[in-house]
Amino acid sequence: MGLGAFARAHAAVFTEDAMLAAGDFGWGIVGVTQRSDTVARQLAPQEGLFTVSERGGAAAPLRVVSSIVEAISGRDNPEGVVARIAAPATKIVTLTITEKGYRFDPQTRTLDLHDPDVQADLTGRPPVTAIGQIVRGLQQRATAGAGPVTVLSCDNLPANGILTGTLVRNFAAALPATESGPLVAWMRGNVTFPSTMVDRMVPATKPGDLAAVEHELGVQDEAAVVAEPFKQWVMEDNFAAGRPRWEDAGAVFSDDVAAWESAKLRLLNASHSMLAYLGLLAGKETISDAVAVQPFRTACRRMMLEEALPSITLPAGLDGEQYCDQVLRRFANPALGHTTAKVGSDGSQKVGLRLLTTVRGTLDAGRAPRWAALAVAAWMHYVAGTLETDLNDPLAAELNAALPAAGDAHSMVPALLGFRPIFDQDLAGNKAFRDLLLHWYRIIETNGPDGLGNEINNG
Ligand code: CS2
Repeated sequence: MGLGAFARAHAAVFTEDAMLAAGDFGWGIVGVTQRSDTVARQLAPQEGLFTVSERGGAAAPLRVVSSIVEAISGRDNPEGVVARIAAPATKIVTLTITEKGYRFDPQTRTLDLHDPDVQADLTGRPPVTAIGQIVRGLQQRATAGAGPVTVLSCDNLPANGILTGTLVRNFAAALPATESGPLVAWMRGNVTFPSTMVDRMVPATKPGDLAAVEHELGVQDEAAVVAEPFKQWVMEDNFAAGRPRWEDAGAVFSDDVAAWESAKLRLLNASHSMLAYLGLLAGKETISDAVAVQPFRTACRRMMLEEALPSITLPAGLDGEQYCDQVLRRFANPALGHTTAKVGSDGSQKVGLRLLTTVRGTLDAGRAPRWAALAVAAWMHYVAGTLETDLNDPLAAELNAALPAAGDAHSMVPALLGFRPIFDQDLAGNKAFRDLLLHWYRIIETNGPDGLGNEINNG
C-alpha cells in the first residue's frame, strides 16, 4: 500500500533481488496507490515494469524492475484493495504511506477517531484510509478462513510495527461489538506486525529524469524512479505466513529494530529536516546545496554528535560517529537532486518524531538542546513565512488558524509552542527550550542566513 517513488526503489527492488538470489519466483507485488492514482495509471500500460536510475558515486547501471505484477488505485477501487488484502494468496501487506497516512494522534499513539475519513470508514462505506482498508480486508480474511497474514509498516515511525498493530486494533475495536469481538480474537492468532527500519533517499522523479531514462533506455518509462545507490532494510523476523528471502538481497533481520529506527530517525531524518529548513531559509534548492554550506553542516554534525547520539542506545554493531559521517556524505550526493521543499514538507508530522525526541532526551539529561532547537526554530520560521501561501503540510489549515497573520519571534514562537498536535504542555512550558527557540528565531529573523552562519560558527 503506497506506491510512491520510495516503495518502488526500496521494497520492490529488495523483493526482486531476493527472488533472483534465492531462485524463488513465487512472489509478486500488487501495488496500491493512495490519494492519487497517477502511479497506477503510469504502471498499468507498462505491465508494472519501471526503471530505477541510481545517482552518485558507485551508481549501478539503469535497471528495469519486474516485481510489481499489478497496480491499482486505492481511491477509485477501495473494494478491490480490500479483496486483494483478503485473498488467500496475499501473505504480506506492506505500507509505505508516509507519516500522515496513518491518521494517528502523535501524543497518544492511537488512531485519530475524530478524523472524518476514519469515521466514515467505520460506518461501513468502501474504506479509503489505509488502516480502514486493512481492517476490512482482515475481516474478510477471518470470515473466509483465508489464513494468516503479516502487516509490515515501512515508514519512518518509531516502533512502526507496534504502532500499526495498535491502530489496526483501535479501528477494529471501534466497530460494532458483533463485528469487533470475533475480528479482534482472530487477529490475535493470525496477524503479525513486525517493526522495520527502511532507508534509501529517493527524490520525487522530475521530467528531466524521465527524459534521461528514455534517452539511455530507448523506450519511454513514465514510472521511472531516481535513487541514491545506498539502501538498507532492517526487520523483525516475525512473519505469519512466510516471506521472500530478503536476507539474500542484503536485508538484515534483527531483534533490535527499535534501536535501528531511533538511530535513523534522530540522526539521519533529523539532520535531513534541519538541512531542509535551513536550506529553504538560505534559498538552497537541494539538500546537497544545503549541506555544502559549512555552518549548516556544522550544526547538523553537532546536533547528531552532541545531542542525538547521547540520547539514544545504538544497536549492537553500529558505530555512531561513522554513521553520522556516512549520513553527511550521502546528503552531499550532488547527482540526487533531493529538494529541500520535499524533505521540508509535512513538517507537523516529522518534527516531533525526529527533533523533539532529542530535545526531550537532552533536557532530561540536564543539558541544553541547542542544535535541535535551531532546527525547530528554522521550521517555525519556515512555517510562519509560508503559511499563507503554500505550506505543504496536512495540518496547514490548523496551523493557519492557530497563528497570528504576521508576527515576530515574540508572537510566533509562543503561538507555535501552543500548538498541541506537536508540542505537549510539558515541552511548551520548558523555559530553557523556549529561550533557545526565541534566540535562534530572532537571529534568523534579524540577521538572515549569513548572520545565522556566524552564530553557528561561534558555537
Ligand atoms: C526524508 C526521508 O522526506 C523526508 O522527510 O527525510 O524521506 C529520507 O529521505 C528517507 O527516510 C531516507 O531513508
